Amino acid sequence: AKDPIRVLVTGAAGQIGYALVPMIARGVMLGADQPVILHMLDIPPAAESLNGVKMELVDAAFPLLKGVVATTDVVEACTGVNIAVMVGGFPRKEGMERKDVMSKNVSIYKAQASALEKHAAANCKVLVVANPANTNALILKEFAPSIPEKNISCLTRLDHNRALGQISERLNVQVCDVKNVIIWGNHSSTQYPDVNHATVKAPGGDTPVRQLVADDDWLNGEFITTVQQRGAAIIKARKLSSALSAASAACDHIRDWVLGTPEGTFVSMGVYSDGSYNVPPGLIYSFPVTCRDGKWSIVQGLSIDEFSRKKLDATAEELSEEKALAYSCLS
Ligand code: NAX
Repeated sequence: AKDPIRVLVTGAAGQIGYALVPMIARGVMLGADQPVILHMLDIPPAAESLNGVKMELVDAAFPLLKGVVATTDVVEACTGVNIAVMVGGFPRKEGMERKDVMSKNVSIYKAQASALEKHAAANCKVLVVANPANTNALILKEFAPSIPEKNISCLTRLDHNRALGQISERLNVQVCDVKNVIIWGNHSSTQYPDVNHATVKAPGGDTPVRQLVADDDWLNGEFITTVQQRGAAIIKARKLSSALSAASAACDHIRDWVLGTPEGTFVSMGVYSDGSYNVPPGLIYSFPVTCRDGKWSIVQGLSIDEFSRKKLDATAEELSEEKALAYSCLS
């Protein structure tokens, strides 16, 4: 039998945490043959509720779950973890300035970066979910210099999956037959959902989404805004933000990273820019990637038309501004 993998979930008493921990304990993230030990972190006001989640995990009698650590101590939470899913953060409340929210999250991510750097297992893989996800991941990277930058990522897989879902609904095809959409940039409303390389599986071979949809106005307009605004649409409908889809996307992100992407398929991950596609280096930016042997690489050589170029640049611009704002909170 395999040795258990330790998976940290921060903000585990929150809504995404509540959807995510049972998925991990069932093998959705790391495979049906991979035992896990869950580490759950939250803050003291949520300690009782966190303990309730732990009780439910015990009650669910998950065969793969070999242990649960539920704590408000960041060092205990981070010790020995192989995978860290950072869902905890400070939400924007009504009337708060962007800078105030940024400042709270910068201090959280700075502190948690140090704890991970000192106490996590060597080669720990980190996924930041909490918003502003790209910039929180960047801060984490800056304050955990001994964690390889390739091990730090942020979640844009939910946006990616939303794009697959919209194409599947529009064409009335199975979502598993649609692939290679791309989310470029920030996990925010400036993200660019790009279908120029996306295809649908068909008996005669993969067919471009653009050809099948045959409506560039929709693809360049409503499709993009629907994906960009989907989070807000969920809040409007549910009076709560996306949780089950976010949890599921976090599992997809880690699973593909660890176990690899299928041949010929790419997915979107927020990763440290190396300058590919003329995206400024030094930002955590969502790119198309393939994964193999536990490592991601940015898909190279995709053609970028003029429409796309502007959108790639606009979302990079926003990330540069967020980065500057985050740094201004440090001083
Ligand atoms: P909740 O408010 O339900 O849960 C957040 C939890 O984090 C709470 O239990 C809170 O006590 C805890 N927390 C706060 N500060 C902490 C700290 N310093 N250490 C540990 N835990 C801490 O929010 P939820 O709906 O679960 O969303 C969590 C985060 O995901 C938010 O930042 C949200 O904006 C972000 N999202 C990101 C998405 C993405 O695709 N990247 C999509 C979904 C989601 O909106």
